[in-house]
Amino acid sequence: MAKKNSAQPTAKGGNKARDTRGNGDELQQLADGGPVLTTQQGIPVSDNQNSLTTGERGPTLLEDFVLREKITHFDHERIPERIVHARGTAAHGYFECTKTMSRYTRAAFLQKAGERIPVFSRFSTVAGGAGSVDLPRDVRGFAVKFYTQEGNFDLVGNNIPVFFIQDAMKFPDLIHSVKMEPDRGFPQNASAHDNFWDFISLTPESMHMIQWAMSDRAIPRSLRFMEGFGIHTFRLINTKGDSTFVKFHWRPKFGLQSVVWDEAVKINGADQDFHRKDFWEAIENGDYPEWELCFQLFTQEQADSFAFDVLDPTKIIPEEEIPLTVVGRMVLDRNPDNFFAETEQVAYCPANIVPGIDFSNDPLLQGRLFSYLDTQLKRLGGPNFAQIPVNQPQCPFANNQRDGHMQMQRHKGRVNYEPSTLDDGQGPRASQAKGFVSYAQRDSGDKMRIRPESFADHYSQARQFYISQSETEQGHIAAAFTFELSKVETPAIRERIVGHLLNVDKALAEKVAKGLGMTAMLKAADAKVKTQELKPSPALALLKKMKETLEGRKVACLVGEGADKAIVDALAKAAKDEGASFFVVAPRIGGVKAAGGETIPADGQLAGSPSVFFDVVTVVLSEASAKTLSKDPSAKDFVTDAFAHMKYIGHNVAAAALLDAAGIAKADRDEAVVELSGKTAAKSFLTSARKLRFWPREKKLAS
Ligand code: HDE
Repeated sequence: MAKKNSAQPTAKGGNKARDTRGNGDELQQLADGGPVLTTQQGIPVSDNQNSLTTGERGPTLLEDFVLREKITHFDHERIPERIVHARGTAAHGYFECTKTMSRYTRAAFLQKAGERIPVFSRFSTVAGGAGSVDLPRDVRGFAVKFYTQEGNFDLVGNNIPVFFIQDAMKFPDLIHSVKMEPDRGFPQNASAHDNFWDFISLTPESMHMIQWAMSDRAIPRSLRFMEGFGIHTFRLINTKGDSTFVKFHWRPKFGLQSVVWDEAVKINGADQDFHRKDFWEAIENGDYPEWELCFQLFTQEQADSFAFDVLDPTKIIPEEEIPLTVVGRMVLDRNPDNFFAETEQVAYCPANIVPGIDFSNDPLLQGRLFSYLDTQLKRLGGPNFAQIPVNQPQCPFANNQRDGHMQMQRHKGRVNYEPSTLDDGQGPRASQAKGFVSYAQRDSGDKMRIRPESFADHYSQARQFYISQSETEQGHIAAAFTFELSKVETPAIRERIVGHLLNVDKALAEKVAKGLGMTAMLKAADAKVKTQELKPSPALALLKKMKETLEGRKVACLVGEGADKAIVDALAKAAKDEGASFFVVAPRIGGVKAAGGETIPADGQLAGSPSVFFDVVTVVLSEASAKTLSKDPSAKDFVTDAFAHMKYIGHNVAAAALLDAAGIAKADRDEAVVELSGKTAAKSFLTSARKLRFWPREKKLAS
């Protein structure tokens, strides 16, 4: 036996790996046949379990290059996260031009209907860190990298068509105010705190955006069910050099849908990756997220006739005034191979633009043109981040930029400059004919720091947004203001916000003031420009625009022991016919035995699969299992939540006992709570459930 402190004798030429943990053989079997593990230098590794030590129980040797390399790499595995939009989800896919736009733009990817190019899209929340929850009340980023034939075009937008501020100078203040307060480190990923509302209350230009942010748009059901917007006015330039203004819109194929606030709160607790998982699974299941790309095109003359400035990013052009032209579709059909390599390292930049598209003087956009490259130099560590595969153009590219951190290319030859006679004409040269040419806009004037008079109306479109909403959505906006402001400790801030709301809509201001328990009504905030009465735009209301469909939605079926399998099968078939997915929830993950003795396999266990995960809820129980589940808090919550969230609920006769136990009294059951009896019950129930929620219930529950 070797002495404890002596070195192990070596068997001819080296240390033999020994595993004393008991499962060495199992590990060896796993290793056999696969590729050999190597260091980054390609050196084969003999033991990936143990450090190199002097003797069996001795100190680890500094010489252990395998361990040092592994640990060093691990130490450096994180890069600085994005200061905004840190938490994101992304996928690959394609953009297909469906209508030639050559009349307006020379952009190569918009010339031929039917032509496809690759894209990579990333969706994000703004305020939280990379590990935060998916469903805070927040704006969502909607960024698309088009790998066009003439270089990368990045459309770096949001799911809301306006922004909080008019000038880039205010962006660091806005973001500082919304992020966690710097002394206490909370709240994370939530706008409901003093700093944010203090800033907003002192920034009247945010009034339009804040209406959107308090609406259901800020709590989308799925990243697949939200719109996207480029926000700023851009230009399209055709081969003749003519310019047309454009605003970019993305419209989701499956329509719009949001959650209700209580649902958001519960989803965040039950599954903080709710959106990320939904997106990943939809693509894995072949249920590809899809959007139409639309252009809102307008001329300089039209721009001059609008009541607001098209350079002001706190304004929209209602779709009813300038309709949308559908120019293509984006289909996301491939999940990334590696989250870090692609989703984390992708670098979007509004300055990435292709010939045929150009910027406008929107002062928010102008600031962004600087910010993103600067951010990426820091975040990705140097000037060669465009060589990371997800950022690389998928067309030929060449220039004389050289060296720098992480240079991946082995440039050949002696010439790294232009002009040169030594490159035999092989070096890259600028091309007047093919190159990007800026629109020859005439700009002149004195140097100044000033907010144009034409940006001064902060309330008219805020009001237009509010009055365009359905009554249900107006109620949600008032509730969101009340909730957020109730978390604000400083009364003066709450009062200033209500003062602004008086300029937007008196009834809204009164509702919020009442919700906050204010005893006296306040004075309206001073406004530079009086609120104009603009025509309502139904297109601004999510509920007026949503599609009645179950496509891409999730139908849950809670089953118990002894359930009638025929009803479950009929529901599964009907869900499939509707284009929805079907998810069986059971008290145990092993499933249940149906009345006939067959097993009904489960997709999820009851306590881990609350009804907030699903769009439509069904319950199929035997009399005995209804009795048992009537005592189970998870089962009761399953139906109580579905009811409180205005969902369609289908149940077999026996399952009515669970509804009774959960406090959903027979008299309160409305037309969206349906007893499933008869052969066609499943089908007709799911046809009616296309509406997704039964909103009249909300009013009844509140009364
Ligand atoms: Fe951004 N923004 N932003 N932003 N933004 C970033 O760039 C910035 C703005 C948007 O999935 C950062 O690479 C300034 C409007 C999206 O990777 C940073 C201003 C809109 C994403 C930055 C704005 C956006 C970002 C952080 C005011 C909608 C995530 C990391 C002038 C049109 C893209 C990064 C992704 C990310 C700066 C305002 C959208 C710091 C200075 C308006 C979707 O550069």
